[in-house]
Amino acid sequence: MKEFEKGFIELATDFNVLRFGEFKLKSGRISPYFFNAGQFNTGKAIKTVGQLYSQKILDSKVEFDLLFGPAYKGIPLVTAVSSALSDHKDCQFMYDRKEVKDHGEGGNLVGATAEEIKGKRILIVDDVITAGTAIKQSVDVIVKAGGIPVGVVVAIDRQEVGSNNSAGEQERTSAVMDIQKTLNIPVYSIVKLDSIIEYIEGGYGGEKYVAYLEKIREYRRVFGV
Ligand code: OMP
Repeated sequence: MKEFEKGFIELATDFNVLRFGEFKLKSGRISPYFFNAGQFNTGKAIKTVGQLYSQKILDSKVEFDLLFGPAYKGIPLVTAVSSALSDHKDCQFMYDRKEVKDHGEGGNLVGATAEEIKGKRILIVDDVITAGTAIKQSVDVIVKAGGIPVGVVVAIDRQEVGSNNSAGEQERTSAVMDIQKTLNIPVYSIVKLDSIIEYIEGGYGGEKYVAYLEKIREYRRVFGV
């Protein structure tokens, strides 16, 4: 496995961002693992994460004018990413609020004015893709504000079936495939579920994670693509 994938998983397990056990997801699925980006909670950790996203963005060669990080966990991420990117490309970033503000500057977008968003190519920076609901919401926010979504970058693609996919097991498509097809924008991820499985199988995390392998494989059989 690639060094940066291994390094990222190591950082995520060290900070309890990546945990194993039993977790209920937004989609209602019960998962044997969970990725909580909010636990990248020191200056050095979020700086490293920002650099990894930034490298992924530069490697992808995606062209954009503005970065968008959805509330809440996308907010520190987009801040760290734009800071790390600034050595190569200094660009504006923005995020949304979960609650619309009815005083002061008002509205639900912070960091860019309505004028600044209109017609701009916007790259979404988020934490995780499971069934794709969160990303579709971000796309709606951007389009409503007059921006043009041009891509998505996340820490982890869980490689799961999309939320509105009812096809049989043979033809079903992942949330990432759905986003790429229906919204016609690319999705980049630092790691995928496959990388986590490879990490455990390779013995990198030691014996303690091996016990979860069978449950993860079973979950992948049910919800994976
Ligand atoms: P979807 O909207 O189904 O793609 O789920 C992605 C969102 O679920 C993320 O933006 C998180 O809010 C949350 N989530 C995690 O943070 N980590 C996970 O490992 C899984 C989820 C999840 O609920 O699916």
